[in-house]
This record gives sequence, C-alpha cells and structure tokens, in this order.
Amino acid sequence: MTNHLGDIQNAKSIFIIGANPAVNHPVGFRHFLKAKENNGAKLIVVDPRYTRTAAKADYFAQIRPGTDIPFMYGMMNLIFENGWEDKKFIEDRTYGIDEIRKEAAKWTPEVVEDVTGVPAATLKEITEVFAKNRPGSVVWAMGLTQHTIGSSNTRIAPILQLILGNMGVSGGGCNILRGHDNVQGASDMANAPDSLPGYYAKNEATWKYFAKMWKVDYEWLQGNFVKPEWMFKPGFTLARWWAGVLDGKNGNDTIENAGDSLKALIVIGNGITSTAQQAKVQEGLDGLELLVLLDPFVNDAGVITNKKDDVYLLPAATQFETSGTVVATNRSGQWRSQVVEPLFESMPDHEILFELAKRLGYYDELTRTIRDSEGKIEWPEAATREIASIVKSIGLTGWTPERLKRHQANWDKFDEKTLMGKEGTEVAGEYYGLPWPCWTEKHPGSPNLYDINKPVMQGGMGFRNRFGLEHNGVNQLAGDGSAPVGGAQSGGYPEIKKDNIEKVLGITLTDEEREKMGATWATDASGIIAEKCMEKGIAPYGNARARAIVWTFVDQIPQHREPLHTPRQDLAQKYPSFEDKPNHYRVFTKYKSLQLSKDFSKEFPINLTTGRLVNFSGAGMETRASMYLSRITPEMFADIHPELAAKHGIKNWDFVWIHSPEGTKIKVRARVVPSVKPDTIFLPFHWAGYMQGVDMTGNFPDGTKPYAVGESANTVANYGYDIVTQIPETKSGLCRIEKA
Ligand SMILES: Nc1nc2c(c(=O)[nH]1)N[C@H]1C(S)=C(S)[C@@H](COP(=O)(O)OP(=O)(O)OC[C@H]3O[C@@H](n4cnc5c(=O)[nH]c(N)nc54)[C@H](O)[C@@H]3O)O[C@H]1N2
Ligand SMILES: Nc1nc2c(c(=O)[nH]1)N[C@H]1C(S)=C(S)[C@@H](COP(=O)(O)OP(=O)(O)OC[C@H]3O[C@@H](n4cnc5c(=O)[nH]c(N)nc54)[C@H](O)[C@@H]3O)O[C@H]1N2
Ligand SMILES: [Mo]
Repeated sequence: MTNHLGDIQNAKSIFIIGANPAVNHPVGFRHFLKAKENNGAKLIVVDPRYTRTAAKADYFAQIRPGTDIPFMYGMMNLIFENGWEDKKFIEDRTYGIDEIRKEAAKWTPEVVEDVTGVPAATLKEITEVFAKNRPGSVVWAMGLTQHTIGSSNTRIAPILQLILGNMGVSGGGCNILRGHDNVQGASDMANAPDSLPGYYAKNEATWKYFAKMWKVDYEWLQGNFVKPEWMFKPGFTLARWWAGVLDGKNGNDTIENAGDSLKALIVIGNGITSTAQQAKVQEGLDGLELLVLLDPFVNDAGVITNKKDDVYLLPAATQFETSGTVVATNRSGQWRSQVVEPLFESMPDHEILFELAKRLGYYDELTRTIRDSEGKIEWPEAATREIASIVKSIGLTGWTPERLKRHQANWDKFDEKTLMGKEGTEVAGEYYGLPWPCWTEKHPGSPNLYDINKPVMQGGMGFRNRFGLEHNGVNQLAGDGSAPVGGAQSGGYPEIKKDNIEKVLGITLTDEEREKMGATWATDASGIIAEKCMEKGIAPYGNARARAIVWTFVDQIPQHREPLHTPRQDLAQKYPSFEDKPNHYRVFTKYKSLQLSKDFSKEFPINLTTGRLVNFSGAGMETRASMYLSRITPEMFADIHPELAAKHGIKNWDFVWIHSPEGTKIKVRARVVPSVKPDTIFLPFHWAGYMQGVDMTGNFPDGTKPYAVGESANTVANYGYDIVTQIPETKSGLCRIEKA
C-alpha cells in the first residue's frame, strides 16, 4: 500500500478493481465513504459481481474474470488519445511508458468490450471520470492477484497511476488492501520462499550480512543445507507443498528437490483448506510421514486427511495471549500487548518454535541475539530490536520498542487523514506507527511513498534505485528538478554506497567512519550511511525512475493472457498463456500445454470465481467455531443467477453439484441471486469438513466440531498458478453445475 486508509479521504476518485472492502475491510471502508461524503469523491468499482462495495459505487463495470489487463490498457488508450496523461511526471519519473503506449493502442474500446464483456461506453465513462478527478486512488486486493497473470495485474495498475501522475501524492497511490492481521509484517519477515527477511535476495552477500547480524557462522548456516547451492534456491510455496510429497507419482507434476520428496509438514496458522486443488492437498496430507498443526483450533487439515498416525495438534496461544509488533496494511508498526496469560496448556508460537529448535539442536543459534546475560529470552523487545538493527532494505531501523509503545499509548493523538501526531503531544512530528521506511531513530516514518514534495526527514522520497543506473542506454535515475525537496541533490541519484556517499551527499568521511561503514545502505550495520543521508535530505535507496518494463520477466510489460480455463477458447488462441515452467518453486507448472490441450468450456461452460463473506474469515476454522457468526450462513452455498438456475431446474436453496475440469466435485446449496451474471457462479471459500460429498467431520476430536461445516470451494478451484508468485488462480476458472 503506497498511501494509507485515512489518506483515501483525500481522493477525488477511487478506482476499486478486484476488491470488496465493504465486506472484507468494513472498518477501513469508512474512509472511502468519508471521501465520497466530504470530498465528493467518485467511487468506481470493477468486479465480476455486483458486490456490497458496488452498491455504494457511482460507476460499476461487471467484468469477465481475468480480463483486468485489457480493461486497464483500454483506459490508458483513451487517456493517451485524449492527452489526459501527466506528461511531466512521465518524462521526469518513469521509464518505458512508450512501450505501454504502443500496447495500449491495440486495446480500443470495442476490442476491450469483446474481451472483458464491459460495454465500450462504460469503459469511456469510467476512464474520463478517473482521469478528470485527480488525485485518484487505485485500490485492489485478491481480485487482481489470484490469476496466472496476477503479477502482471499488479504491475499494470501502478502503471495506470504513473501515467496519470497519481503516484507520490496524497489521495492517490496504489492502495492494496492487505488481508490478515499482520499479513504485511509476515511478508516483511520473509514468508515468501525466495527471500530473506526485508525482501533481501538470497545471495552470498546477504546471507553473510545476516550471519554477521545473527552472530552465527556463515559456514554453519550453509552446512544445514543438503548442498551449499541450495542455500540460494527458492523453496516450495504454500500453494504447492503437496506436489513435493506426491513427487511426480501418478501423473502429478514433477519436482526438483535434490532428489528427495517432502516427508513432514508443520503448519503454523494456516487453514490448509484455503489452497486450491484440495483433492491433491488431501493426497499430499495422506502421503506425509508427519503432520504437525500449531493452531488454537482444530485445524481442518487434521480432519480432511485419512492419515491416522503421526498427526499432532499443538494448541497455539492466540494473539491476545502474547505480545510483540505487527504491521498494518499501510506499513505502520503496531505494538501489541498481552491481554491474558496463555490459556490451559497452550503456548505462543515463538515458544513452540524455541522448543522445536532445542530438539533440532540449534536453539543457541536461533536465540543468540535475543537472550540476556543470564540466557533468558527478552521477548518481544529484543526480537523487535533485532529486526530494527538488520532490516535496512525497507527502513525498519527506526522501529524501536520504545517508540512503538509510545505510539500505542497515544493512538488517540494522531490525525487520521495525515497520520501526523498532533502538536503539543509527545508524538508530535511523527506519523502513526512510523510507517516504513523509517530510516533512523529520529525519522518520523513515511505515510505516502514516493512523495517528493516533502523533505526526506518528513517522509519524502523518490522511487528506489534498484535496477541499475542505465538500461538500453537510458538513464534510470529521476530527471533534473525531480527530487525530494530540500535535499543535497535536485535530481536523480543512485542508491547510496560506501564508494559514492561522499560524492552524492557532498561530504567528507572521517577514516573511522569509512572503516565502520558497510558496503551499501542496505547492509550498513553501523547505520552511518542512513544518518548521513538524513542530514543531507537524501533517501538512502536513491532517487530513480519507476520502470514500466521489467526486463527479467517473461512479459516485460504486462500482457493479457487468457486464464488457463477460459470460456473463450478463441481468445486463448490469440492471447495464450505462458510456456510451461519447469522448476517453478521446485515444481513443474503447466500453462499453455494445459490451456490449449482442449476447449474446456465445451464441458465446463460456466465461469467460476471465489471470494469472501463478511461473517467468516479465511479457511473459516476460527469463525465457524462461533455460533453467532455461523448462524448468519450455516451452510456452504454457490451464488447462481436466476436464469442459469432456471435452465438447470434449480430453485433457491436446492442442492447442486459443481464439477471442475480436474474431475472433482462439491455438493452445495444454490443461492439464487442476480449479483452474478448468468455465465458465472461465485463460491465463498470459508467452509471445510466435507470432501466431494463425503462427510469427514467424524474426525474432529469430541466437542470440537465447528457450528458450520461443508465443502471447500477449493476442491473445485481449477489448476493454475501465477507465473511469478505461484498464487493459485482461484478467481477465474470453469465449472459445470447440475441439480443434486
Ligand atoms: N470478512 C472477511 N474479511 C476479510 C477476509 C475474510 O476471509 N473475511 N480475508 C482477509 C484477507 S486474507 C484478504 S487477502 C482480503 C481480501 O479482500 P478482497 O480481495 O476484497 O476479497 P475477495 O472477496 O476474495 O475478492 C474481492 C473481489 O474480487 C472480485 N473478483 C474476482 N475475480 C475478479 C477479476 O478477475 N477481476 C476483478 N476486477 N475482480 C475480481 C470478487 O468478485 C470479489 O468481489 O480480505 C481480508 N478481509
Ligand atoms: N478459493 C479461494 N481460496 C483462497 C482465497 C480466495 O480468495 N479464494 N484467498 C486466499 C488468501 S488471500 C488467504 S490469506 C488465505 C487465507 O486462508 P488461511 O491462511 O487458511 O486463513 P485462516 O482461516 O485465517 O487460517 C488461519 C489459521 O490460523 C489459526 N490461528 C489464528 N491465530 C493463530 C495464532 O496466533 N497462532 C497460530 N499458530 N495459529 C493461529 C486459525 O485458527 C486458523 O486455523 O486463503 C486463500 N485461499
Ligand atoms: Mo489474504
């Protein structure tokens, strides 16, 4: 999220594409409504369903799932045709927009209408409203990401903002609404299998930096890998761990895992039934030698498996029984206090992990930097300090426990629209939660990213210089006159390193400073680079151009590619998926070979999309254990349009079978509603306990069966994974329905 929820109140238009905040972020949605009421903001919603968010919209486009790229290119085409683009912003602060302009020209309103199903007139109206009401905020969440082209979706939306000059301004930006509590913090701490905490790439220099900061031997770290080179390879993802168990047998996708398969799975706070291909997940669970579930509730993984032995449920304490920092959707750090002692025999996750480390023989190394002289763990303060001392890449240096606690104690003293601490209070001059980057212990945090109208010491910055100084002969640094105000440089500058700091900042280092300083701003344990940069109003990570071309990706600029299972095989021929990708996070992953193998829509003619309900969360284990929340929607259902229902002789609340191209099926209620189109059904994914008509809830230990149980949408969610991130394509698949 470049800006923050309160900042949305400053928008003149809000373009929501692939999110349903009225349901999924109902508290945050208050800011959207305030923008409408107080600022006259125009609310635009693009969604395959008429959602509760759409009900509040001024403009609504009902799009075919998986066609957001054509829609946004269509907008850009009209923007360029009418000269609505921000020419100065494009000239000074971007790279590669010419390529975008060429691609956009192909997407005339008529072509867009054919591909997306949105009338040309609606596209024109929405584009004009969004272009003429600036600043405008773009908002998305899972509607854009859960596709084979999800990563391209998340690139094209920012490009739209760059073209309109809506980036780096209050009321603008890309506001990607995060999911779980602390999902931002989890990703900052390397829950992705291809990086170290703080998004540091896994290479020798970064591993050595971490080894030094953790006070462990680099060789010891490396010795824990099966072979040294495995230290640098991405691991399996949550989406496809089961392929690691199935190991290419019975026609399953093959793996590259040093010649071995996965034997054990430890699940810490994931519902498991929330991933696609549940029939495969079940097979994977059954094939494990050891399954350990750390959860405050009985995790459904233990219920849907046929495995009888070596399944362990370890009672994890909840967030109310422990303390520490979490990170909000807008990059603000938040201190959290323990409310009650862990109940019964439950333990906080970190303590369970410490016990595990003891038994695996590396407790000493794991906890070395967070123990006091007597060997007692200083939780969570020391852990917070460790994070602050290491993670320079996203600027967590300023996040000391003392500052975060002060913010927690004074959270009524911040302005919700600017996040600024109020004058005369002890948090004056700081932004709530010190949103990262917070470069030093004196830095106030950065409420809106890439804002060059503020000095760096007040949260200003340009774009990060991450991809070299030039590409194809073009300078990648920002243009002259385009730098955070009040700094030592008035134009672009490179990321700051030991060997350029004197030149860029116009300073002379002492011998001692030079000696202590790390090689780059991101690995400078001494903190001197950041301190010097702050004195001179320079962002340590440089001031570069935002690039529209990613030269290391298969699609250097975002390209439309039809979903793997498309109702338009004619368009799959024209906009085919990717070449198959061997060794995609260790698993062979099919794209074109599957997509073009046959016209799935002949047998499975209905679009299948999935998402959320307001009363349930995620895989649903926690919320379905609540009687009150379960009463709202006690049974799993599918949203089906009245015309489609009539065609199949289905009446409201009848049972229907939904069949997927993988040969799986689920039996659910039909909720007959006009919010979906007649060619599309919508499934909420919060249920579990039944597998393809089979009731498995007898596996719940006595007294733990939730109030609501049912089929998981993910049993019929289709095969398909994003080309970069491997997120499952749960938002655009195909299915067939039949009255049960
Ligand atoms: N009550 C509740 N709140 C939650 C959660 C919950 O489970 N319950 N989960 C939290 C989590 S983890 C997350 S990640 C967020 C997710 O928040 P959202 O992304 O808002 O959640 P979804 O309902 O999955 O999907 C959003 C919308 O995308 C639409 N959509 C589907 N396919 C497409 C497409 O191809 N294009 C476009 N433009 N739209 C599409 C769907 O119809 C849906 O309305 O919510 C968080 N908040
Ligand atoms: N079809 C379809 N599938 C989807 C999505 C979709 O839109 N469509 N959305 C995807 C997205 S964005 C997400 S984030 C996932 C969400 O899916 P999950 O990550 O599976 O979400 P939850 O159900 O919230 O699972 C969290 C588990 O953690 C447990 N838990 C809660 N607190 C603690 C704690 O402090 N410690 C431990 N150890 N456990 C705890 C809960 O009891 C629960 O069992 O679903 C994904 N799956
Ligand atoms: Mo999520």
